[in-house]
Amino acid sequence: MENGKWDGIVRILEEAEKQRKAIPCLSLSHRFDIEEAYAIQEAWIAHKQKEGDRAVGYKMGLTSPAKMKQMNVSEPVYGTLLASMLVENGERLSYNSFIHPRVEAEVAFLLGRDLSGENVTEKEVLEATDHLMASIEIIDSRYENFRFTLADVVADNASSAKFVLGHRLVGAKKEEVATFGMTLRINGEVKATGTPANVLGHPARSVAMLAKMLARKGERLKAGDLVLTGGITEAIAVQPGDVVQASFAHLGDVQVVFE
Ligand code: 0L1
Ligand code: MG
Repeated sequence: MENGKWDGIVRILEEAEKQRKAIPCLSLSHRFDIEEAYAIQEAWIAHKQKEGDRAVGYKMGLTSPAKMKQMNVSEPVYGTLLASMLVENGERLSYNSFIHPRVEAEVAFLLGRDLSGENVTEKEVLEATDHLMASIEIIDSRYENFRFTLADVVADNASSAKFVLGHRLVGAKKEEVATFGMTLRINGEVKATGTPANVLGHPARSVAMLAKMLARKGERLKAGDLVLTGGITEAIAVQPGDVVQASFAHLGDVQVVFE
């Protein structure tokens, strides 16, 4: 990549995030394709790392058939997770530290071994997985009205903002994770239900797809990487005062509060 080529765009994204002020889609004012959008994402992450942050893994987005159809794509997108995005289970977050946050219940995979190549199987993903965790991802598009093109959302680090992790699940049950029922409640009211099978048929397939997408760029997943595999149900907008709780069979509960 040409050094500094995307600095101007990175500044715009960083400013939108810091000021909590949504911006018009970058594609309205700049020309970039999907490959270049990933280069913008990398440049933004590199900027954050220079400021002291640390990459801890990846999140997959647009993993449901409905979202892929809506965006007219046949493949999900990925973003980079940073240490600063991790929120403790049960933590209280200031609603005003976001622009227009939405929540998604997801299964998180923590890898115990490297995974590389374009032909990684679900079985290999599960074998390489050290443990699974219940998770809530908080997404917060930097774009006005949460509307964007595919290239826009890739550049915007796939709308990543924060994520919460629950307890670890170790042992045999991880093979059955696609069938674990999940109920998402806000202020005690059921807002969505589903199983991780909603994510590409099996969330391990989401990790395998990520390995493939990285392999095409000569990169790989590494032991210790965390992967958020994608929303089990559609993302739900939250309001100040909301208590968000995702309860998973076998994985337990994970919670976050907006105040
Ligand atoms: O995590 C997600 O599925 C979100 C990916 C980006 C699209 C969006 O912000 O809805
Ligand atoms: Mg997500």
